[in-house]
Amino acid sequence: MRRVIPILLVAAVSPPVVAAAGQSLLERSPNIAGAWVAPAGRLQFNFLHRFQVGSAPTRKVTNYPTFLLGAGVGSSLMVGANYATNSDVAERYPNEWEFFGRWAPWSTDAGAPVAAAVQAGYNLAAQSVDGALVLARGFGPVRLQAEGRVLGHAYDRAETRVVAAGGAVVRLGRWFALGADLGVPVNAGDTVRAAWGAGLQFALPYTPHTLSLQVTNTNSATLEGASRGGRQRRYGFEFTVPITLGRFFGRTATAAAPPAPGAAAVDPALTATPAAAAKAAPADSGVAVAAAPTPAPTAPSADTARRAPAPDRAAPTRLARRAGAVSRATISNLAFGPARLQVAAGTTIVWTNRDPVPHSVTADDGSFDSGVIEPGKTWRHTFTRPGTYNFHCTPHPFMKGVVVVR
Ligand SMILES: [Cu+2]
Repeated sequence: MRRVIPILLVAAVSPPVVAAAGQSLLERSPNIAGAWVAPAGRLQFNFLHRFQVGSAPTRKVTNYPTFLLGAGVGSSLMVGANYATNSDVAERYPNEWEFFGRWAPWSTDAGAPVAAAVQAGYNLAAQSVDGALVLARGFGPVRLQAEGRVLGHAYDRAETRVVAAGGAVVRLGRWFALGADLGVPVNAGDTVRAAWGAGLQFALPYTPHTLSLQVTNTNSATLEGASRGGRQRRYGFEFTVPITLGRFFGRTATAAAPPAPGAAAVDPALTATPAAAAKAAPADSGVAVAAAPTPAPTAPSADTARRAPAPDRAAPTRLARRAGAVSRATISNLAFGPARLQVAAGTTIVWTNRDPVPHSVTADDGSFDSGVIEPGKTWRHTFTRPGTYNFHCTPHPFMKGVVVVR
């Protein structure tokens, strides 16, 4: 008990944790990609830059960048590529391409005991089919990750290498975390160095970006690159840039990225107590910020949801039918979820901002205005008079929604 109390205290005083769109470096360590995928309708651009300093007298600085570009397809798949411009993975090719797909069917947000993702891809430099399985789970402020990798034609040699990696990220407040990991070759001799990395991980306040300042002995961020340690210590940073297409292409792309298939179809007010919904908030997942507050066994599959009409145009979600009821809605991935709410007069709607950036719920006609809703905070408004209330977000005018009061 004596040991449990301090842990509980730390968990209790930590600010509400907002999952920064899955890509967050607050949820993964330098050499473990993590069980995250970009949500549908989002491009993810991550820039990893490492350098090492040569010996005296010249102390030449050599740079090792890796660029990741990925696209969210459906609710749990990301396809993309890593490109490292100064790779030592294969001696013949300094430019390393890795094309991959990552599927993350399990999210702790959606009630799974662990977040899980499988990745499969092809490394052009090593001419290798590579795969990985990642498991991750949060325990209060600590998030643990385990990854198994199989490198089919490792480092352009006719050998298959298996690597076991583990890492942890310790969250120290809303904007800061410490991360570390170790990757050990399972079936290679003692001559192969383990891969290690350690980082100071930041969320940049009021932006969707995260930053890692790191030290490691690995080269690139591909599965091959992250699996092999080198002789030299390298320093560097990673910067994550989520690009929400709806910001640039309007409603179509926004509609392609509903906050969650489950959230649009399930009435959280009728299926969960606020406490349960809060408990299921995305506190420890690297997968999806947009998961439904409750597991949604009756929700349509991601596939079905995407083929269905956009939630803000049709299929009004009946969040509440009783006067005096409380309905919960979310703001995540720069979208209101659901975008169309239909309630009985007298219903109070509570919006929770699940994004790492501030939003507002502002009536187009000025009849209500939340002001700034900070990340993790809620705002409530009671709708007493029947009518149709169009609203938007002041910082992001492309975010639109409507409340229909009957
Ligand atoms: Cu906004």
